[in-house]
Amino acid sequence: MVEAGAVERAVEKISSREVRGASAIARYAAETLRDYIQQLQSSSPDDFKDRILKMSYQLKGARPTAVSLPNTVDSILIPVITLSDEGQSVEDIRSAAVDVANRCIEEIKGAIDKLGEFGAKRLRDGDVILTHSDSRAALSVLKHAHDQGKKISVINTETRPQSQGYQTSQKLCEYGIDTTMIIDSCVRMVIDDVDKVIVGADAIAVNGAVVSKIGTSQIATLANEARVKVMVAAETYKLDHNSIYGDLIELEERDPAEVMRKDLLGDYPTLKIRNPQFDVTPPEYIDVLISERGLIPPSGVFSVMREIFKDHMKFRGQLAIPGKKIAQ
Ligand code: RI2
Repeated sequence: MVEAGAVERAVEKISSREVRGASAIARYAAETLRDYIQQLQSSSPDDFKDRILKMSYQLKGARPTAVSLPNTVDSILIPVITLSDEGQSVEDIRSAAVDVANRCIEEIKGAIDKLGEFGAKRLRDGDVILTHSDSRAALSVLKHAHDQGKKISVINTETRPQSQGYQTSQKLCEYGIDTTMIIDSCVRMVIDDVDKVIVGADAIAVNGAVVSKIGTSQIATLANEARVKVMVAAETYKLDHNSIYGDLIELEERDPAEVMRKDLLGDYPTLKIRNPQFDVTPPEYIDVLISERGLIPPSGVFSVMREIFKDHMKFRGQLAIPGKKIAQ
């Protein structure tokens, strides 16, 4: 039984980043929507569908960039739309949607582990790996390599302004991996000591460009200059099929007070501060994407996207948040 306001509270937890990380957001949204569908009382299949859709728009809008969120919610909505259009009963729709939600939750957990296994094969004994921010997918690759007995060491960035790097450092140390944290602006100084860069992703566009934590594209540029390979660990539910139609991925900007303390901001009344959360790394700078389906070159994203998201693309119009413009 879900108490009143549970979905609203989940939206708040995602938008405030109490729940953060592209995979964690997707899993939490799937659990929330599943619990909502399980307890929802409704007199007709159409009303049932409409109420689920309405709730899902709130969840999908909780954070704008990580495409894992709408992709996962939409996977649950597709049977709701299909079965209600076929005139199936509320109970049949409920049962199908809950099954899909449970499957998504299991797949998210399994995917991180699976891609870790694949990615670890690319790491060698003695490798020094640079990572940025706090990605469960990237960490899975590092942990698998370490668990296989490979003696790797990791340099990780602090990741201003939210310092997600602290969490990464903590996890790496708990795994027993030799770890050194640096400030973000130190990357060029250490890049010649690095063998590979491994980062996570929030969204991947049809051309293989990767949207990831702000600073990733700078690191990739430096890696490119130093001829260091950049690997992106990302589950396939982070592929943005809407980019096939020319839709651009929205890059979230947050409060300037995350960059400069509120009490100091008052001393600079004309100062403008920007706080974008993500940036775009072009495909030319990426060696390979490490996914749960195996390694995907950036040039192979389109065909994987088309295969996996056939249904999402078919129901694109019905799945879009009302008022949000989509290219057709
Ligand atoms: P996993 C996070 O963004 C990380 O910074 C990373 O770039 C991305 O999500 C992927 O994380 P945020 O939610 O799904 O901290 O690999 O803004 O955990």
